[in-house]
Amino acid sequence: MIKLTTAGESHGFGLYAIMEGLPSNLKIDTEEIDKYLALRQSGYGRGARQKIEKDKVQILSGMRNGLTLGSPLAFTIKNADYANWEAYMSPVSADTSVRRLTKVRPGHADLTGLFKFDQTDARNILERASARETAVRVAAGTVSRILLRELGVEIAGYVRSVEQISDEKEYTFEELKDVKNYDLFMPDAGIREAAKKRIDEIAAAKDTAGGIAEIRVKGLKRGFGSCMTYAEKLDARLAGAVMSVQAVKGVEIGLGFSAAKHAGSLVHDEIYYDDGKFYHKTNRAGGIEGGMSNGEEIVLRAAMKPIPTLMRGLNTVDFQTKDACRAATERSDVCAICAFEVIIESVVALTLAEVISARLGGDNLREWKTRYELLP
Ligand code: EPS
Repeated sequence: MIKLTTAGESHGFGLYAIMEGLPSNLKIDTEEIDKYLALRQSGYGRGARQKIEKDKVQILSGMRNGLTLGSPLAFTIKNADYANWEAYMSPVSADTSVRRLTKVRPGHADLTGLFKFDQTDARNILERASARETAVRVAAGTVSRILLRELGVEIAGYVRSVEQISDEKEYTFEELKDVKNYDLFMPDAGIREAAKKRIDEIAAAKDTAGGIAEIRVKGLKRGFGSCMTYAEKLDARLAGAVMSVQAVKGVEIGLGFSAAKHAGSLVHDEIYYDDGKFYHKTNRAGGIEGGMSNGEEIVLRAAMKPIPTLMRGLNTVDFQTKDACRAATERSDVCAICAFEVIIESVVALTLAEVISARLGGDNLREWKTRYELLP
C-alpha cells in the first residue's frame, strides 16, 4: 500500500520523504516533479522567500535509470535558505539564543505548540508547522499523478476565488488545462485581473488574503473507497488529506455546503441506462456516492484562510515577558492561493494513489494496469 512519510524543517537542511508501496517499472520524470515544484512556488502574491528557493527534487533511492524498483522511494528537496540559517538551525551545534520567536503569531501553531512541546522559543514549533513542508508533498503528489496517468486518471484544478473576488462559472475539465500558464490560476481574464488588483490592495495594507481552489479528477472508475467501513470512505479520505494541508479551513465535495440549502430533487443525480451503460446527467455529488467513486468527475473545493503572518502584525502577548505586543513578522506571502491549488491537487493525487493501491495491491505496474482494466 502506498504510504508517505515526510520530515524536514523550513530553515533546516532540507525536506525529506519516503514513499512506500509504489509499483515497480513506473517511469518517473524528475523534470515533471520539478515543474510542479516550480508551480508551487509561483503565483501572484508570493513573498521574498521564493526568490531564495528554487526547488528541485533529488531522488535518493527506490529508482534505477528512471524506473521505480518497488522499493521505498526516498527523495529530498534542499532548503537554499539553510546557508543563511545553519548557525541557528544546525541539528548538532546551533546558537539558539538568537532568532528566537516569542511574540507568538495568532493563527499559527506557535502558542499551543509551545505548551504542547514544552518549549520557550516558537522557532522550535514553526519550523515544522511551516507550509514549506508542502514542497515535499507536491513531489510525492506528482509521482502519484504520474502513476494515476498510467491508469487513465487525470487531475486538473484552478483558483475559484481570492478573498471576495469569485468566479462562479462551471468549467469543463478541458477548459482548465491551460490555467497554470497564468500568474494567477483563474481562467477568466477579467476576474483574474480584478483578483490581482485586490491582492495589490491587500499587500499595500500589509494584510493577507485567502481563497478557494477547485480540483477535478477525470477518468477514475467507480468503486474506489468503500461504503463498508467509515475509515475507507473516499470522501472522508480526501477531506482528511486536504484538511491536513496548512491553512485549510473547509472542504466541499460536489455541491458541498449548498446541498444543504436545496430540496433533494435538486441535489441528487438521477440514474439512466442507455447503450449498455448506467449514467447520470448531472454531477452534483461531485463523483462520490456512498463513500465510493461513482465514475463521474470528482469535484472538490478547498478553502484557504489568509496567511496568518501579517506584515503589520496582529495583537498578541510575548510568551516570555507576558507583555502585550504585535506579533512577529520577518517576511510573508500576501496570497499563496496558486501554491495552495498545486498542493491540494497533489494531496488529492496522493490520496487517490493510496486508495487505488489498497484496492489493486499490485507489485509492478503491469499488475496494476491489468487489474485496473478488469474493473467494470
Ligand atoms: C512560511 C513562511 C515563509 C514562506 C514559507 C512558509 O517562509 P519564511 O519564514 O522563510 O519567509 O515563504 O513557505 C516556503 C518557504 C515555501 O516554500 O512554501 C510559513 O510560516 O509557513
